[in-house]
Order: sequence, then structure tokens, then C-alpha cells
Amino acid sequence: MRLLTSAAAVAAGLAVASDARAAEWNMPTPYADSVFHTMNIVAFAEDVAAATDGELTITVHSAGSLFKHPEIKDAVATGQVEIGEVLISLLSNEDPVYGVDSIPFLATSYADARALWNASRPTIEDLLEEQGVTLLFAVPWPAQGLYTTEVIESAEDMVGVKFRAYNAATSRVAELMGAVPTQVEVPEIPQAFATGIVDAMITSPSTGVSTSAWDFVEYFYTIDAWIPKNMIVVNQRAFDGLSPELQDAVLEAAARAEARGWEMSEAETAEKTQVLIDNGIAVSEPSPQLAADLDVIGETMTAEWLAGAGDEGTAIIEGFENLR
Ligand code: PCA
Repeated sequence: MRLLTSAAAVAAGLAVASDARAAEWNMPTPYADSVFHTMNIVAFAEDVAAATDGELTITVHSAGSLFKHPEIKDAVATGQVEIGEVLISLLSNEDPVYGVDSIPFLATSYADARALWNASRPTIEDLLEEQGVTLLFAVPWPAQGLYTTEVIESAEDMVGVKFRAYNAATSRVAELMGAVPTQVEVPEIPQAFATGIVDAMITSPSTGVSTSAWDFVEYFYTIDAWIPKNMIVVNQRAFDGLSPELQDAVLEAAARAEARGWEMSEAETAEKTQVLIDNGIAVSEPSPQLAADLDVIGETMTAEWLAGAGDEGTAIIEGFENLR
């Protein structure tokens, strides 16, 4: 009897506790609503709300509207928001390991990108954990190409060109070509081109389409430089504060979102490249000279990354080679 009573009390207590833990989370993201990453995140939020009967709701604040992209990870780490999206390689100034998916020509197919993710995920999770941040899932962008206003036949044609960068790797490629990098977040791209701050960029067909790149560039070279990823991260304390049922719902929705996101990304590549063509951008492969010049830059950057990332970096690359 005593046992039954206490079991009932525990059950009642749990019900109250999990009720009290019902939560509303805010989620800043860097990219616009029309971008597949954002669409995938909105679907993730809907999945969480449905699986928890509305006990956990996630409000998505897209396009840097709540926090600018460079502030999002710290906003999550400090608990200003519970959850957010960030380009992993944006953090490579904190630790080179975050830049592993932006090493030129290391992993340029989705199969290789997947192997690299599997090989690097535990190390990235550990780094984030040190800051009280838990990684939920990651989704790749299509392979990165070169957008320009002029015909580019070789790296030399890029000398002096004002170049839009979005992470350390894009800046470094620019420097090694003799171009001049400036960091510009996606929402500011059209204005940066319109005002002459930049004349070229490396990014995906997706971002070319979401920024209407045909308004300011003429050429797109499919150099397939790398396949960078966004990650969705959550404040550890916020996550730990959820009931076990809500935690499970988040993790299940995250696993579904990761699978869905990779599929969406793969479908994007051809789809969005066609939109570029339909809008008048000349899409072509790089000339043999440009490809050879970029290969040399890739070798330099691989060596630089390995030197910076040390034993941890070497272990990730070895793990990747074993998986592919
Ligand atoms: N779009 C983002 C990151 C990579 C991509 O394809 C950007 O251009 O900033």
C-alpha cells in the first residue's frame, strides 16, 4: 500500500514536473525562409511540436533577424537563446577542427562529405561541449562554386578582385589567388555587390539563387571546392532541463532532420544550378588552368590546416580515409 501510494505520488509529481518544464525555445538562424536549410529547420520545429503535443515549441528567427550569424553560437552557449543554427566553419577561428569541411577538394561528393562528417563529428561535439553546447544535427550545402563578373581562365585573373568571404577558408582562397577578401553575411550579399564592395564570391547554387546572383554576376564556375555544413546546436542546460520524453522527441526530430536535410541538399545542386542558367548566368566547368591553379591552392591549404589542427586533425583525416 505504501509502495502504491508513493508510486502514485511519484507519477503525479512527474506529471507536474514535466508540465512545469513545458518550454518555448527561440531559434536564431542565418539564412532566409526560402533556403532549404531554413525549410528543414521549420519542419524540425513542427516535428518537435507535434511529437510533444505542443509542450515544446521552437520559434525560428531566420535570416539573422534575432542574432547576426557571428553571434549565434555564443548566444546559444550563454543561454540567451536555447537553440540555433550556425555554419560550422564560421568557428574555425576558435579551433581549426571546425574548418575541416572547408579544406579545398578534400571531400567534394556527398558520399565523401558524409564520411568526413562521421569522422569529424565526435571531435566537434567535444569542442562544443566544453562551451556548454550540444550538437543536434548537421546539414551540408551543395558544393561551392565560383561566381564572377568577368571571365576567369586562371587564378591570375582573380588578382586584385574584391572577393566576398564567409569563413576563414574563403578568405584564404582569395588571398592565395591574389584577390582581396571581405567577410559578408548572406543577407548583405546583394548590397555588397551593388555598392562595389565585392565583385566575386565562392558559394553554393542555393545561395546564388537565394541572393538573385544574376542581378550582379555573369559567370558561375562549378569548381566544387568543398561541401560545408550548418549545424544545429542547443544550450546544454536548456536541453537537460527538458523531461526525458521531450529530450527524446528533440533527438528523434533531429535525426529525421539530418536525414531529410542531406537529401534536400543533394537535390538542390542540379535544381538550383538550373535556376542560375534559366536566369542568364553562364555556368561552366573551370578551365584546365584554373582547375590546376586551384589544386595548388588546395594543397597549400591542406598542409596549413594539418599544421594548425595538429594530431586531432591528422586523426580526423585518417578516420575519413578509412571510411570513404
Ligand atoms: N552558403 C553560405 C555558406 C555556404 C553556402 O553555400 C554562404 O554563402 O555564406
